[in-house]
Amino acid sequence: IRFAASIMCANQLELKNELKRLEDAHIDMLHCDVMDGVFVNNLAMGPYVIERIKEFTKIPLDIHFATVEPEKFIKMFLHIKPEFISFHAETTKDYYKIVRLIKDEGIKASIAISPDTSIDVIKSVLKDLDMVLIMTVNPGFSGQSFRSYVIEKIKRVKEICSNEGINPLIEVDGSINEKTIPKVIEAGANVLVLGTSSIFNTKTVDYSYYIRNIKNSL
Ligand code: S6P
Ligand code: MG
Repeated sequence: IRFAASIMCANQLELKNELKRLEDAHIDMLHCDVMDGVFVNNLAMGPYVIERIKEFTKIPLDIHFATVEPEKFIKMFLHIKPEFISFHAETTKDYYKIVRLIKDEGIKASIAISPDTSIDVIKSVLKDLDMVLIMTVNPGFSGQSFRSYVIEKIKRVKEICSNEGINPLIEVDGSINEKTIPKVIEAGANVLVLGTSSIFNTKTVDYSYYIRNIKNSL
């Protein structure tokens, strides 16, 4: 199981310090949301800040594009060389073209699926993906509540993958915390995005302690 911290949920005035604390906690990835104000009603993380983050830390980056025109937006970030790039299934019909664009740069490709989108839309491209991002809340905002019906979708991805003999990572994003982690893992998720309902909860003081506790409980 890999843990990713959602950086838009960290203290934005203390980013450097936050990154150090996440390094000390041995977090596996930094999940960076890019939002365009069109696909979702919010704006988040541009290339300047993600470039600085990449310079500052060796923790691999996982960029989640919640934008229309994925090709246009992804091109603004390719030079940063994150480990993963996810774009939304709802924003293009040209899955293969976008996956190629990402993979040609040596970056791992992933497609994100909103809660109300069927996994079957990406069935044919699944074998070309390194990861699938199953949204457990609607993209756009942190602090929403978990959509329990998405559990069935995680199981469905697992089922399609085992039928096809493939094994992409399965990432879940949105309200992932002590309560929901057992359910998503049981369904088949193996990359967990932690935000305001877990590691960046105002009650969490020690990130290392927090991560150690979750890992021990698995
Ligand atoms: C949501 C975004 C996520 C959030 C994450 C926050 O649009 O894609 O990555 O940052 O969901 O976590 P939480 O625990 O506040 O839902
Ligand atoms: Mg996200």
